[in-house]
Amino acid sequence: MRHYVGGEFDASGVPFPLVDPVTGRTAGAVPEASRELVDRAVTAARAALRGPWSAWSPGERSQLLHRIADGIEARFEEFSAAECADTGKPRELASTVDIPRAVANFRSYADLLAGRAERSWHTPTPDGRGALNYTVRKPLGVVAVVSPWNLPLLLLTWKVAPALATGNTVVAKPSELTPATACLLAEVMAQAGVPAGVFNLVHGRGPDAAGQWLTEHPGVDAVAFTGASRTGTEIMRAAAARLAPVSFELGGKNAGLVFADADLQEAVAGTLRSAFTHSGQVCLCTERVYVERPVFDAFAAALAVGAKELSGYGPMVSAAHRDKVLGHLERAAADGGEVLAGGGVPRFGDERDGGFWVEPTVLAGLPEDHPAVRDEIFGPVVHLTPFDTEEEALTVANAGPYGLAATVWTGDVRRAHRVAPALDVGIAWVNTWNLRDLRTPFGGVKASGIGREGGDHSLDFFSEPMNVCVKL
Ligand code: NAD
Ligand code: 6OD
Repeated sequence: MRHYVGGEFDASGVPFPLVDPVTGRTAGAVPEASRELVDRAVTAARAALRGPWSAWSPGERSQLLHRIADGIEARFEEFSAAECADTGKPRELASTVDIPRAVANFRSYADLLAGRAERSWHTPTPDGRGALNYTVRKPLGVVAVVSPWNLPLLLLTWKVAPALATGNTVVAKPSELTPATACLLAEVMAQAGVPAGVFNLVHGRGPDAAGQWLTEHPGVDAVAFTGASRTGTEIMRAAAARLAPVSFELGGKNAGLVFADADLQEAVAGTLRSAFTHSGQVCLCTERVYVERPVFDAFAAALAVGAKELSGYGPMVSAAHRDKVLGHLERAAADGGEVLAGGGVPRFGDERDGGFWVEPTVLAGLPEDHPAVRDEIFGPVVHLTPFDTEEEALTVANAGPYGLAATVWTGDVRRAHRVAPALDVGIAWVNTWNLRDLRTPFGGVKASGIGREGGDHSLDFFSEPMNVCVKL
């Protein structure tokens, strides 16, 4: 595990332990970046902005992104193994979602970049000669990318790829819990021919450490961040001091709405996926489901059976996160919540009993203002509530501070088109979940984020439009 600064790998810094979430055992160590190293990374990124990189054409940058994608594919198994070791996620998830999506992130921005065009206008002038206006897009400069632990490579590359596509230089800080795939990415970058200083990597924690030092650094021109909403507040405060733009993907408490006219089997299967993928540790996961009363009992019973039958799921990422999730479960039970499935810690009778496991859990019967229904848990826990009218369902779904994603299950096409756009979220799915076209806008409203990523939205964020007006 090394930092990567100015084209050099660097192992300096006091190491802190990495823990295997599956067993709870120490599995390695990663060096903590000093403030001086963070400073060097920003300086290297700034210097690279003025170097040959500034002359690379969009076509050359597009080809570079494809070479990075090739480099990840060439080491696919290594990337998958590293992601699983850090997060504890099942191999199947890493090899079908995390790593292929990281590759796709580079390829999709490479392709979009190659086909991008700006508009121009002819403007009449009193002398009849007119003027030509055209837009050029410039990089923002040095971009800090701060990413979380749940989909470490996927969410890192989701920002790094468009930042490089648009000619920026990057200093990335992955989560301190999951640094391994970022290290491999730095090796791939070096081999792919990314010029020294264009991509830099520093490891460390957030507050009073690399995360904070990077995001408050006066040499950083913009911050792209995915993580908790409260961290977003801290980063925005730091960026505000120098009016640096921010792009934020933050927390959520995503609702599912199940109408009585839905295909119930499909709704149950979809909700099992949306609530329990990666043990609920995906920002898009559903944590509260509102079910139309006539089908509530049947839906709840089928979901509980499905949750009890789930196998092959992974643990929580850390002991602290496991304790937070279990704290919610204890409080829910103490406050009279019904536990329809799970609710505790699975026992394996082997080394996994030292890990950070929580059973897939289905709760019901708690009021809307209960912490388990109101607060983001980010674990394998879903709460069910019945509703009577479409209006009531929309009101409860739209309540609360977050607005990332929602899912509507219905067989009525008119209802689908009425309800989905009325949800206060950035992403609404109808009769599916997490079906992602990388060109579509991705992000949340309210406390779930600022700005949109995905396709042109990311390319727009990471570049500054400039108008050139030529008198003809
Ligand atoms: P986190 O905010 O604790 O950490 C995310 C990153 O920020 C880490 O790299 C961390 O070291 C860094 N960080 C922490 N404090 C910092 C500070 N003061 N200054 C600068 N950097 C700091 O989040 P997490 O626990 O890693 O991830 C879980 C959270 O992320 C959940 O709330 C989840 O909803 C959210 N998330 C959102 C999305 C999305 O796309 N909306 C995606 C994934 C995760
Ligand atoms: O699939 C994606 O593109 C994406 N950004 C997923 C984010 C998941 C958050 O945990």
